[in-house]
Amino acid sequence: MKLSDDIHVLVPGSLNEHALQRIGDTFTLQAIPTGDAKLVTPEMANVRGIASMVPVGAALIDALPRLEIIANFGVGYDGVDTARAAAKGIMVTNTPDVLTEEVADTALGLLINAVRELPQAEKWLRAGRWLKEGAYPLTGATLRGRRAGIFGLGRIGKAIAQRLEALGMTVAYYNRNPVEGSPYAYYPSLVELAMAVDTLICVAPGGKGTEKAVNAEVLKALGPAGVFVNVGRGSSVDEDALAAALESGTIRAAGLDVFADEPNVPQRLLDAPNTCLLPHVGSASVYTRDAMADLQVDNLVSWFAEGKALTPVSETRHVRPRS
Ligand code: NAP
Ligand code: 8YV
Repeated sequence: MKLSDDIHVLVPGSLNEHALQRIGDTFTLQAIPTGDAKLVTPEMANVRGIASMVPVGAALIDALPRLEIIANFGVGYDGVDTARAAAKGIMVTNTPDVLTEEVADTALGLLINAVRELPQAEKWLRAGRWLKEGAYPLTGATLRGRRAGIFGLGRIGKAIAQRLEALGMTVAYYNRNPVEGSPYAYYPSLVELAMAVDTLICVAPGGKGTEKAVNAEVLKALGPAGVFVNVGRGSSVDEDALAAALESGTIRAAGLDVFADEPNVPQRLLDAPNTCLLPHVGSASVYTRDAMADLQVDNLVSWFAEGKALTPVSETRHVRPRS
């Protein structure tokens, strides 16, 4: 349904096809190849909304004088300068809940792959080694008796915890604040959590508050049986320290879906034999990405038709439409 040709929505960089289709059907879509503010032309002075999957920085926000709303494709919005948006009375929305189960499934897959070496075993079969050399070596690690610690027991963290319980693992967690009514043990710091468990799963948001939080001290505390899984953000990990911990046996294995400088993956992590590495596919099914696209566009529709955002981020929850 066309809401209005007069409402211009800018899409910087690439975006999900379903989202693009709906934005084009509903608004006047303008596009630029990246989020670089220098690409904004005078014809874009009318832009009232951004729909983005790429970072939206202060310069892009400042380049659009009529901007009212930034609809982020993804629940994590560490790429959006929310402080600048909030200061200018611009709404920011994200896509919570609709991806929770998919990302939790991915975390579980990474954990099983890292512990039971399934990708390496498949490689062994495909290389003809089963025929020539016999069975793949027994894995030194097992899920039996593992104790999991979740860094970021929010929506996705809780969905991961349910899956871990079903596997018979114990669950503990670290957040800035204990979760009321949670059945899981709370630790007031990441190091204390890492000392208490042998399996650390990061699903915390990126940004300044979590920058390189998983560092050499945390990895040492996790110990030689330790397995680290990351489906949160790569920025939350000191990747040099992680590579060193894997190389030296300070921890046993890692399963990573996210990296600090995507799509660049540090060579040392690529070279480590005890890692399962995925190209940020946590939410990447057609089913879930379509649901994310719908929520992103529904936020724009609701904002322009009814003056309210469906899923505002906490930093801009107070923002009201301009009259
Ligand atoms: P959420 O419900 O907001 O949960 C985030 C949790 O992290 C909360 O429990 C929060 O508790 C904790 N947290 C936030 N800042 C923290 C800090 N500085 N130190 C310690 N704990 C902190 O978010 P969600 O929906 O579960 O999503 C979590 C993150 O997963 C996203 O932000 C995104 O980065 C990532 N993600 C990745 C993929 C992927 O494809 N790999 C897909 C979706 C999401 P407190 O506020 O009490 O600290
Ligand atoms: C997406 C994500 O892959 O929601 C998030 O925070 O990291 C993923 O679901 C990403 O947002 C799309 O770039």
